[in-house]
Amino acid sequence: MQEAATDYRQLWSEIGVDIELHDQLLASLDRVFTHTHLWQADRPASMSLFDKAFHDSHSGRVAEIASYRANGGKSIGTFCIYVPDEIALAAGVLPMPLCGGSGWSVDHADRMFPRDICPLIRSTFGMAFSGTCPYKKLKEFAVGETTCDAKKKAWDLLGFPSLEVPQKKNQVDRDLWLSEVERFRREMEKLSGRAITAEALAASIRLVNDKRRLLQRINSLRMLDEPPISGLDALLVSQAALNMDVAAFNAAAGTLAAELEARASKGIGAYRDPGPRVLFAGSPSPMGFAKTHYVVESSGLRIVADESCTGMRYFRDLVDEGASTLEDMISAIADRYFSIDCACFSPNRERMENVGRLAGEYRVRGVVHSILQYCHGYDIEAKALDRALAGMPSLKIVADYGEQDEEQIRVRVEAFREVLAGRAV
Ligand code: BJ8
Repeated sequence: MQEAATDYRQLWSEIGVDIELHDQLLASLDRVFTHTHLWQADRPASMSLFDKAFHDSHSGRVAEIASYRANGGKSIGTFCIYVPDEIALAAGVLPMPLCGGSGWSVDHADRMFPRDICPLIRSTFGMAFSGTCPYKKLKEFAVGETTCDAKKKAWDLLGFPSLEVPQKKNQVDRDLWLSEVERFRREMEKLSGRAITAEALAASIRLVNDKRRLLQRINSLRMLDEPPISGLDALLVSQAALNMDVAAFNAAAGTLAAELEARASKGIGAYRDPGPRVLFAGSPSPMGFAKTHYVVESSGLRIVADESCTGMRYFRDLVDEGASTLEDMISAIADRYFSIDCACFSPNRERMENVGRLAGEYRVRGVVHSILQYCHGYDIEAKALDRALAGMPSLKIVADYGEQDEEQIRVRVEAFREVLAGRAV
């Protein structure tokens, strides 16, 4: 990131980035990435594509979007996997997920937000307020959504339009959600000045489904006795999936999937010391944040599945490709996004079922609840998940983006590893 800096300074100046503070942010991101990821031995060679995506997120990707816009393209910022990318893409609008994962920017949110809200929100807007978010001016507007209270109130305060995500899963809620997806379609058409055609929407459904299929292919290899990719690297791949151009991501993911399949066929695993297998559950880990994954895997546990929005929740379900009319495709998109099992839903029976199924398929011995500090939905729901997984040991780690508590977390993870080591699968 730091080496790339010299080439992108002019671009950053043009889009209003505070160069001096941005250098501090890049230095922090570099240091944290080296600390959390580069201790791993014998990583798959094609992980270099995703390391590059991490480093490009403040440089090459910014240049791509700037150039798209210079040629008349439009873009929007998003903060949640409920925003249907397929519709934006079919209108020629680039959706850019903006969730921040850097601890460096968290305190810069103080000028508008209280300290006791989750670090994801504080990191994201800390970057915006400090002039270090390179995407801030590269969008027509940002689209919020009514999920957790902290997000809803942030959108109000900042004046962002938002999609109404229902909080229950009855027919009336599905009808409301469909009307919101249709409204989003009209907004995207208005923004781009282009009507979405059935052909364009079918193509974007296939493209985004291809991304999900590749993520499924990569992650299914983690069911093996010797997973060929670590939980940390699988997280980085999911984070890159949110940031990269979709076609570029699909090409890189295809290369990685082929390499992992070759490694698996030769019995090459990602771990030197195969400790107990665990499932990660809970809040997302946006790009830049991998502390909990790092501490857990460097303490000898193997994360073989991750159900969060930077894991399976992002790619588990496909949009049905069988529809031929525009209206049916919109309805299929609404159905697919309505199946997302975020903890903002109440009750959230689908999540209990989905996690139970994952725990069986991936043959885990325990669950690590990874909760971002002040993320009440996932924090409280951890108890219901434990009940649904009757008898499966679990460890709840509530963490912010700071590094000061790594060793305290490690002590608890090592004790949990001892508990799991004594249990049969
Ligand atoms: S679908 S998890 S991406 S809302 S971590 S801001 S929930 S207090 S990010 Fe999320 Fe959409 Fe749900 Fe997924 Fe609030 Fe929790 Fe913070 Fe969160």
